[in-house]
Amino acid sequence: MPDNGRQPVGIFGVPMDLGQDRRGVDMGPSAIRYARIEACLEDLGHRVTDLGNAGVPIPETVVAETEVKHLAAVKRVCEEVSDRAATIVSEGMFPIFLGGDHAIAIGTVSGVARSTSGDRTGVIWVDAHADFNTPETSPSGNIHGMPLAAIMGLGHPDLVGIGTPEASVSTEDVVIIGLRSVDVEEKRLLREAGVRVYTMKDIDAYGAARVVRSAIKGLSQVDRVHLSFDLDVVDPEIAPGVGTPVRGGLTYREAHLLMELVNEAGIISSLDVVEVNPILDIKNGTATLAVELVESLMGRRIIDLPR
Ligand SMILES: [Mn+2]
Repeated sequence: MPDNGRQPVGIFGVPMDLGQDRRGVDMGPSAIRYARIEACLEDLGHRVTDLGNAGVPIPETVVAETEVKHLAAVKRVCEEVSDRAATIVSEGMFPIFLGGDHAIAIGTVSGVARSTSGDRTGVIWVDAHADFNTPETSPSGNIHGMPLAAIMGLGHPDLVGIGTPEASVSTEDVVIIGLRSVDVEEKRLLREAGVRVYTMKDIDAYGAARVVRSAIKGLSQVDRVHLSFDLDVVDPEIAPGVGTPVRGGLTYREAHLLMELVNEAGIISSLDVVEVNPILDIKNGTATLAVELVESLMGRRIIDLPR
């Protein structure tokens, strides 16, 4: 496993706000860069290359299909992201993808999963939502509610087929942490698929540390783990600038602890930071929190003591 303290990092922005009606998450990459992600990672000893942004059309210029909103445009963007993700990994860099809405993960996960053939990729999906809808179960037709299902091979063939002809990851290699808002039919689909889920109730009952350790233990069979981090997992009192705020999320320390424990485990090979919405934010605080959390994941310790 690569040492997160030293591996070169490649930052790639995907300013996409097509996964639903316009909200402002297309400004997320700018806000996170403004919060000094590059300098902060360099201070930790990483060599950082900013690879720019994917080409993303604005919703005003694309056809808003009704059944699955902006399907053709999202597919085109995710295909580019998938290709770039595969390239970044094959060049030996640790990719950090800046969203954009969570639909970008259809590109990022499919790309990193096929970048090293034969390797088994796991996913830790940290999110208030399961993002496990299909066009049949979705009440809204918003693709940002579908990416986890799509990378597991469920949903619209145009989304499932991005990057790879079928599923990029297997059910047993996926875990959701922080869940607290699920649609009715989505619940049924999650249960039928057998996805491992740690809800906010589990975190309240057992504590964040036990939940995160259990999630990590359940991924011991995989070769690489992609962490897909939706800022809406954090409580909106601390992280108001997100696409779809839901009350009752992780505290500031629980979110950091999650990142610190995952860093200690040394299992993460790639990262999404998604759904930062500067329009709802206060003085860029949510983007700043995002950068702090990335620092914790990438090796920042409160203090280094021999143990
Ligand atoms: Mn999400």
